[in-house]
Amino acid sequence: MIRGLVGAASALVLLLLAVLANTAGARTSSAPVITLLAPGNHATIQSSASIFPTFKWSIAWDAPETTTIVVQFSKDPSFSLPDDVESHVCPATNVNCWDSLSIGKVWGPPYGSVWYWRVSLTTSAGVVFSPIWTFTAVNPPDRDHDGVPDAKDNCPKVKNPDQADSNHDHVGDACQPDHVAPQVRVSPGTGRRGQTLFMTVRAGDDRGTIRMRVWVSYKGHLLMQQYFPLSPSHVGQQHTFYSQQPLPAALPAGVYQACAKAWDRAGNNAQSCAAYHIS
Ligand SMILES: [Ca+2]
Ligand SMILES: [Ca+2]
Ligand SMILES: [Ca+2]
Repeated sequence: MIRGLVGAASALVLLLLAVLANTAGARTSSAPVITLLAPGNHATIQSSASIFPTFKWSIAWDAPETTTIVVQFSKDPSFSLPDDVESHVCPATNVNCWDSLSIGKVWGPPYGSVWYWRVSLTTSAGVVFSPIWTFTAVNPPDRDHDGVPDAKDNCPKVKNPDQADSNHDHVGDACQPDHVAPQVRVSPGTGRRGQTLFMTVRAGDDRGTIRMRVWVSYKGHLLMQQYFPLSPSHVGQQHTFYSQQPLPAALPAGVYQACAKAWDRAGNNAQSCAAYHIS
């Protein structure tokens, strides 16, 4: 029984000592420790105009101060000529207010080159640095050489740097048949003999290009027509057409037909007509 009590007392003393040791540690603060997290040390990262790696770190600091965090990148392990330097100030209340960075930078060419990076922060006792990490930047595969890496290319075997995807299904227009007809709508109108004829058409295609035929007829007889070559036009875009000559004074007054037909690049087409009153 007594031995047991002694044992318990000893344990208590040890616990107290441990608590005292911890308290003593807090009074004399230790230097901050910067841990680099990503990309992993010696990692190979892919870099292109559309892939920007993210760099992450964390700071452990038991007596934090307001600090300026500096991230340096260099091709040289001595950082004699840093290639990129980014910095940010964090308050003592949150020295991890800035703990990641993605630079819109292509880490090459030359691809396959080794880079060095480190993080530092200012303290009242001087600048503290992280260890130096390295990574190797390589160009991601881009089979069609359109500048968009395969992994992001909505049409990896066809050159389509614009990545147009009219129907938003993540397959690029460049490798998807177009089965969608243009949209065309002619507005009703009025005109006077002896004056220029104006007509308004809303016409366009989901892929942004159409050619058009525009015409006016009276009781099946063609009065005038004009063809317009392929040109950019998005759905709903308004076009105004007018006659090159004033309407002949000898025309019969009445209800004419104003029509427009639109084709897209694939040949899909649509037509619209509206009444055109000529007085
Ligand atoms: Ca590509
Ligand atoms: Ca492509
Ligand atoms: Ca598509």
